[in-house]
Amino acid sequence: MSGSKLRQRKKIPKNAKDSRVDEQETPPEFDIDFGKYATFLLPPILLALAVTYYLYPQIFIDAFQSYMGLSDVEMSRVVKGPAISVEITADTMKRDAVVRAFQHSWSAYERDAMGDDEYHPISHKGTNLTAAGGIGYTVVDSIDTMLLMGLHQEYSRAREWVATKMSFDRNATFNTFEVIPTFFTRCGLLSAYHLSGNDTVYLEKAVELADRMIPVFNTPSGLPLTNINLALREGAIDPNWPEFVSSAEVATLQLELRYLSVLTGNSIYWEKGEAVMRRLKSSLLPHGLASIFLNWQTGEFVLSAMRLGSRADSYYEYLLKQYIQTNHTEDFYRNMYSDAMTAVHKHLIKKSVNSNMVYTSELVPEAAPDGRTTWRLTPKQDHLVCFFGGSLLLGATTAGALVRPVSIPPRPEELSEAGQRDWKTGNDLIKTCMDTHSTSTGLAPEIAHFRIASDGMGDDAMYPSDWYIKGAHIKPGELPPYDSRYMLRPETVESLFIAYRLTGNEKYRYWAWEIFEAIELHCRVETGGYATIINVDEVPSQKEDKMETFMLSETLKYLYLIFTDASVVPLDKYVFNTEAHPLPIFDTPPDLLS
Ligand code: DMJ
Repeated sequence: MSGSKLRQRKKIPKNAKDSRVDEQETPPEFDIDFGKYATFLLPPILLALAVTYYLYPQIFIDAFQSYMGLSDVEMSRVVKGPAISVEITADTMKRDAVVRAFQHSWSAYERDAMGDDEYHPISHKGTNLTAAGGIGYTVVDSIDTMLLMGLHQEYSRAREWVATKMSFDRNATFNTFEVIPTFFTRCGLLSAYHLSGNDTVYLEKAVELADRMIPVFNTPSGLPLTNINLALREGAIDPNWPEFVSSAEVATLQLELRYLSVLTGNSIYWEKGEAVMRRLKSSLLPHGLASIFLNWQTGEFVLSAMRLGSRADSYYEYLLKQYIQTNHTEDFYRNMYSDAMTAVHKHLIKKSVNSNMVYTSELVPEAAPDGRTTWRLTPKQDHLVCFFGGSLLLGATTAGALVRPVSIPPRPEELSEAGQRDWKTGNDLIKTCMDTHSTSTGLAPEIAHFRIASDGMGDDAMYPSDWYIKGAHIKPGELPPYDSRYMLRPETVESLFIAYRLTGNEKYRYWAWEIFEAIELHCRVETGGYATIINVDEVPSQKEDKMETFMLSETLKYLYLIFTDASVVPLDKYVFNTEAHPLPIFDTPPDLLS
């Protein structure tokens, strides 16, 4: 069954709207002489109102707003004063369903492949990143999710494996980004250390790994090389791109290196990460965007695509998160982030021709016949970019905030002009990402293309009016294009989590649950685990034998956190690294401030 003509979002049922409103009941009628009883009744009524206002201020604001007939913008001029927040309570039924999904995956991995880097749920096998043996990728990636979910038995077995079996003494080449963001980031040793109440086993492993990796930074520019041999402690180039390193790879190590310095008191990690950011700042191109490649010898950006998807995504993400990590103290990062967001709005944010759906496009360099370089705007958005909606909301309420903390949801008056712009674009992008879930399976493809006037498709009925999957119209028996797959990616639910925590709007939980149900229906492997599906527009879905580790560390973690109460990993106390491992926000020790 093809879903290309079915791209219409389901309506959100009325009862999924804000539960705070649904919970209000019609007041019972009393046949009482109030004048007579006023002296007794008034104090408890006033007290009850005061307590309700304290706990649920939004009820009063909503009632006032609707009585006065005010729009949100008008309301922002009326409501002054301290930040107002809504209460976010757990949806235990949905939260526990996500925990069961995690157990379904973990138990299969533990049964078939414990200790191996990656898991293949259909063949019930594990594989490793290199022939020299595994480094426990999936195990360490899953630990903080277990801690958050309270899975004590699974956790103690995983911890035991780390303490007794994990080894980095592998004479093989690993990707730097896969390892630092994997073991600090993806594998989350540092989050495991923090969430376990400072179990030193994790910190010792993190220090050992960092020390094995430090040689990657020994380049003329200070930018880290793409690969590392962990046993020999030697950096190595990427044979496919011998002169280049990618922006996302070099700029997505800093949260982890900085936190490691804070934990150990050893400033070397901080300095190595910071030197990269200073180099990037001085190399930045005049328009403020980062191209996807840099030359690792000169440290200069090289002529290559500019986008928010692969090889660039977490460069933008970490500009903001470094600012948040040190409790909003480093203007260096705020300024870099603000400039980048202005450039992104100017060059990459676009609207689809028919429904004005907001999306991000890519700029690809091309050589014109006269030798000049021209830039082609490609209306292509990776699923990876769906992190960006939530990131913009987070940026609006931190880098773009005029007060701290802002209300939940923020009032326009609390945000700067750029903050208001980012808040709006963030919301629009999340809507677009949800729209890319309007497929036969309810899951979004790896890459969506948006219609533009010059695409030559006219109003060909084969193509939907706003977006489509390139090459998806295949003949029976042909394999669907790479773009059609859903590989259990987390980015949309990551944005939904942030949006829910920053607004309390129940529609985000509703959307997250829709995605969870679609994963259950189309990706679940009955014998254990979940698998990539190769075509989001095909039902029943065809699975590929791979469960990416980010299913355990990111997708299920964000889904879980959407249904917990807001005290679990609060956004004003933690910053999530690019692999969804929460790290605490801290005040920079003065000796580390540059
Ligand atoms: C994640 O592992 C990280 O978020 C990374 O930065 C990009 N995306 C993958 C998963 O999709």
